[in-house]
Amino acid sequence: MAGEAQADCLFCKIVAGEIPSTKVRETEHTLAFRDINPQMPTHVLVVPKAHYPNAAALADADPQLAGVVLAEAGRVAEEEKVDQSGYRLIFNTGSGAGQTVFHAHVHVLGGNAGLREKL
Ligand code: DGP
Repeated sequence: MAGEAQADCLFCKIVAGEIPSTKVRETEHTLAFRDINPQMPTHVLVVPKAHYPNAAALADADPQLAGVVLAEAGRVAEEEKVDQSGYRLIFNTGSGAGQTVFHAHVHVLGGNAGLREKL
């Protein structure tokens, strides 16, 4: 069923507490934790606790939850104090775009002047 935890999913295991992570924020339906391989001073992942393979699938199945994930990304940026200097939200989708974990997540990246270079 859509949204059900997957036994072979790394982020489902992090959500379940079976794999440790450095938690930044948690709500009933979302978890934010630090990326294991940070690319910028602030590099946090926000995930829905429910399993969807990517952000578009999440938005398609549960647009309200997709909005909650985005709002949480904004709160992470505020708490990390990168909301004023600027931050980037990235949803890698598909292995060709670098997605390696197929559980919807948004990268919150900030605290680096390199962000001034536009994509
Ligand atoms: P993506 O490439 O968009 O699928 O991003 C997956 C991210 O997940 C990548 O930046 C590294 C991060 N990551 C992979 N394994 C772990 C882990 O075990 N713990 C944490 N905190 N992050 C992880």
